[in-house]
Amino acid sequence: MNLDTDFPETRFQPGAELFIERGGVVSPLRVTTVRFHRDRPVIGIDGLTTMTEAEALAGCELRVPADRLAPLPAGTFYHHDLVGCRVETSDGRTIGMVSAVEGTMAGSRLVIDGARGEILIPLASDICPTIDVERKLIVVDPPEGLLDLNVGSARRRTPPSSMKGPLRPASVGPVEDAGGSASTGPGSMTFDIVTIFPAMIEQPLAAGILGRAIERGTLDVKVRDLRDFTTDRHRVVDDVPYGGGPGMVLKPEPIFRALDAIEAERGRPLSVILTSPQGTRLTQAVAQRLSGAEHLVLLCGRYEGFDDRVRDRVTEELSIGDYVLTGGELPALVILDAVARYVPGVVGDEQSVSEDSFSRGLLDFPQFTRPAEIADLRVPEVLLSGNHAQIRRWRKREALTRTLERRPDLLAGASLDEEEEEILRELKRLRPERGAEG
Ligand code: J9Q
Repeated sequence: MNLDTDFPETRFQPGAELFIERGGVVSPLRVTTVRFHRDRPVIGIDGLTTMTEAEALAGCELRVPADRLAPLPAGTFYHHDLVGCRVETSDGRTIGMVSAVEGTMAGSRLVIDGARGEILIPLASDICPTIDVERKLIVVDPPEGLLDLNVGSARRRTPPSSMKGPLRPASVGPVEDAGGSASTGPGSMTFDIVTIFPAMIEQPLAAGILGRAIERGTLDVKVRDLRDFTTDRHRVVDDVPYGGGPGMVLKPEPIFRALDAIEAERGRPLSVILTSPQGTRLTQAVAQRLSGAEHLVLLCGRYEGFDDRVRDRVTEELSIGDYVLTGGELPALVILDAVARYVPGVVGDEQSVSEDSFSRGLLDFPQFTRPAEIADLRVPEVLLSGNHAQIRRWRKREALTRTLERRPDLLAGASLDEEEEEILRELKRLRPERGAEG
């Protein structure tokens, strides 16, 4: 969502009702989940589960009825309050009447019906020093020539005010706007992956959820063959270690040259992630944090190692766990996968991103699908009961039981609701804590 409200926390909280207009029909939408990505809300909408359905809403505005607008502090106002205000200059000349306010939080303009045509004036405090909503009067102090510049400029516009009925943009303040419009927007994320085995990255990325996100352009992944940044005839990327010993070490020059080339191409300083067993551990929180970047370089290490001076160019060193691998390609894919899930539009079902087990801090409850019985194994009766309150409680209990048994360490960081706290207390009473042997 592109924000156009000063109350994103309330407007987009789970359960909130918003209204959308499509083809002249206004219909309600229910928010099911919300998380913030780069300061913009990514919301789940009740009954909407596929990317195709979500994309059909691109470009639409979400609004609230005028009678549900939040009360404003004194001296502030909604944009629609300005419609009908008389506009005059500080020396008393009448310019016209506000017919609309257009734009978004990024910048808005008064549309004024003047004697000689339509005039646009930026809604900014230095140009509009007095806005008196009570007296329906706006005094403007336009820079030299602004009024003449606009007059008579024929232009087409598709005003948001075309929405019928009681719906109004929930806009506030002299400069700020409000409401919220759905669009795919600038949500995408770019990765450069530097490797000596490009196929190891390219093949897995051609399939699955990430593959589709790349096809759609929601994700942009460029795989860079380190050998392309060598200068010798044999495209050598490694060399023997100084001081002797077994194995080969990745040479620094091709890596430096690759990073220089990427930086020149991207036109800004790089965030370089190095995959190595010496890095800090990748966690869900790390993945979520990294998803806030617009661009990341993943540098694939190699198990024999690389010249340590490469670390001079590295922003962050990450390990995916304590085991020996042949190279950093699989870890780079793991990092990419975990980070990309948070990029709006990559995972079709927003609910599964907001509610995945590690985000909640608990292991998942067991899932079942048809048939109800196979080889004498029956689906738990409660799931067939249709009693949703009971099903919800059963799932919480199962998730907590599993977490307590398999990953008790997770419980310390879990955010539990009251019902879950109660179930957990009961479970601990039933199966008292085992010591170090547990
Ligand atoms: C580059 N084992 O292992 C765990 N996280 C990263 C790695 C790794 C490795 C060898 C080379 C990365």
